[in-house]
Amino acid sequence: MQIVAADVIVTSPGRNFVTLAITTDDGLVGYGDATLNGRELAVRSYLADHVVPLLIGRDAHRIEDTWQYLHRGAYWRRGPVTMAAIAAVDVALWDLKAQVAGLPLYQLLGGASRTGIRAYGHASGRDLPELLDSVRARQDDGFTAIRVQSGVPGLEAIYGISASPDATGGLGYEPARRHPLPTEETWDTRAYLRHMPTVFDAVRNEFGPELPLLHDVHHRLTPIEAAKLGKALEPYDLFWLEDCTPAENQESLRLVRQHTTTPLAIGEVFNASVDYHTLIREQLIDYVRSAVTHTGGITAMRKLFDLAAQYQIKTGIHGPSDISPVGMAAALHLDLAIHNFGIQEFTPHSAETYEVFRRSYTFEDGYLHPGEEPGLGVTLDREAAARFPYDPAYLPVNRLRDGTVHDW
Ligand code: GCO
Ligand code: MG
Repeated sequence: MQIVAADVIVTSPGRNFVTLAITTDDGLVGYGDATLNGRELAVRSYLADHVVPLLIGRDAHRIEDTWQYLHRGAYWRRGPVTMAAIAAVDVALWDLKAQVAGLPLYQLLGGASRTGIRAYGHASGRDLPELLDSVRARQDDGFTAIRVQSGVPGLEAIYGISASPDATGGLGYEPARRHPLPTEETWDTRAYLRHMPTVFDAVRNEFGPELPLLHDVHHRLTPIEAAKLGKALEPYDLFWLEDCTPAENQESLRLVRQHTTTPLAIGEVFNASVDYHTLIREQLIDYVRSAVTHTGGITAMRKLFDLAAQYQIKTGIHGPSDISPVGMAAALHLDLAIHNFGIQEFTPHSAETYEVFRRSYTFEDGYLHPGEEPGLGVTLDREAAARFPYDPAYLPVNRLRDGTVHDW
């Protein structure tokens, strides 16, 4: 099975996506997601200019060898652009191998370890009444676990709170704005820390003790601030507290861990398993958050998850709207097959996105399933993709009240 073509398709059906399509000599096409929100064209160039020429003529069956060839062969290792590009190649090759086998990809990863993949959905509100309505709306959608993001009095817009309805008609949360420059938001840590426990108190009172609740801090706290928040939220029994600090300094999580039993999830901005070594070996986290799209594909994620499993750490694969349906399908095949599955983030895409990406995965009664089509079960309609040309968009930038740039 020789690779005869590899095309990088950039399309913007509501938001920007980068997709790699690898074609073999017997006419099969495998897909990989290489979307890096706000830096899409850098990955397109990395793939089109530096990787595609290396793929032509290669044996598409040699997945591990191709991964090592691209990773070690570049000499320069890791980084979001490199690892998104390698991920796209890796997922496209797994898609092809499963198509040839005539099996859904999860069968090649060991078969199903469960019947369905529990997903969490996003609830957000600028104030409490809006938030409680949003939680109810997610329950009506079928979600049985819900991430809760709330506005903070005195702050106009913060991560997780759409200033206006998003492309998915309010179902998801789309932070990238089509604007020549990133929008800017103002941040106040003390106001946030004061407000969040009151939000979780209200949500728990309204929905009772059973509903799993999650919260994303989005890297905005120092370790001692994160410790304080984790402790303050303990009475509300969170499923997890996500990205409480930037965590590039893995040792800093020791301090958070010493102070709170609130479960911790980290890693959506990481792109290699070495980013987790201390976090995993010292059991400083409970969930690994990497995306298949940003962490070197199925080959690398499988190794990362197997390492985590030895320390009773589970998975919570990143699944925002900037992961395309191709990247989502890759996550779902892994979720179904691995033993240490935790939960899957799911933000449904817009109708326009689903016009471009035909998918076989399903969401029903709170559970996702990748479907039984051979391969990944997602294809890209090139004519539809061409109707939605690239349109630059940026994530917002955050500043403290004195103007200092802060994590967003
Ligand atoms: C999440 C994430 C996203 C990111 C987005 C950036 O938990 O889903 O934090 O909302 O902000 O992926 O591109
Ligand atoms: Mg997050």
